[in-house]
Amino acid sequence: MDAHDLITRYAAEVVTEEEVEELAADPDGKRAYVGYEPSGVLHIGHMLGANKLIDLQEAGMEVVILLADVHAYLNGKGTFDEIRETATRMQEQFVAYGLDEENTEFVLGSEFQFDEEYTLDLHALELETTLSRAERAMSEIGSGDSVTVSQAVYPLMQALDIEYLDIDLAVGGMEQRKVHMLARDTLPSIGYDSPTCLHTPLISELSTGIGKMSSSSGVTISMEDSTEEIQEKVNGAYCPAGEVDPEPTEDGEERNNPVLEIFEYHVFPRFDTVVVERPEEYGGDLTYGSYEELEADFASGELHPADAKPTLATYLDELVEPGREMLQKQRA
Ligand code: IYR
Repeated sequence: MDAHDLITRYAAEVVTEEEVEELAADPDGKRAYVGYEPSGVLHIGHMLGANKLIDLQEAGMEVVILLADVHAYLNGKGTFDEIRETATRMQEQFVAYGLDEENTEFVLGSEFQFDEEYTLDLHALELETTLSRAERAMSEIGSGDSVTVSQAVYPLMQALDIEYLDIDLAVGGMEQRKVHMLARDTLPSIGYDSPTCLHTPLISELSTGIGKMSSSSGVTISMEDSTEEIQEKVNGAYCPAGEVDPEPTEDGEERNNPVLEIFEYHVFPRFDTVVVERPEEYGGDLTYGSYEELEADFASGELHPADAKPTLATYLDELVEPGREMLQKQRA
């Protein structure tokens, strides 16, 4: 696979296509980053981001993971000491998940975000940004109904991080796109380049297919789950037979098939082939070399949810297992 395909595969969008093409033409040593508010336990959303970082490493890029301790603090996630403690655990779990330790740089936000130069740049950005713009950028990240001053500062710092970490490609889930758009618009006003961005898709809520999976509500998968819990959760997932694009609900809410989404964004990026084990009397095993093949069989009815679900649970379990072991070690 060439660098451009590796960089863009399974992405929801890149901003802009032209900028990414330029990057892909000479990816060696270019720096990509993703940032997370430390939370102690990796969940399926972190795993999706990590899959993209593994692709970028394979394309020759250097990868930085920002453990955004100051951001978590600004977003009301606890005391600074508590947050710091969880950051180290997250780092070890990312490595257990499969990020190449040699080529992954882990940085705590607090290592550079208190520097005088950073603070002055932050104030310069504050002068350039209206409160309503900052508030809009936080609409999918901030917790709670009303935005605090700290949450308005948050996206400006996220924008500055891109400059201070010397980043060529900012990566994040689709919920980060408004912050990245703010960064693209405002960084040039204080003399910095507009950053190139890549956004990964969000997976639908597992049990309903309505809305997005989140670590704070609904069913989610994390490194804390046992094999049995993963089996149970996947078994209870919304997965209507034959429906690749389920109909919206009666209220007009969009619905998706999370089982297929997880095959596409979690399993195929990490496994070359997927084998669905079936008894001979039901047609025997099915082997897929790509998500598209699996989707076609699901649409035609050849692959039934009763076979797709246990297969998904097995592969997900394999992905979670090293992180789960690390977590158990950390808690021992
Ligand atoms: N907003 C992210 C955390 C974060 C990401 C980056 I990239 C930063 O530079 C800073 C913070 C989240 O929602 O977890």
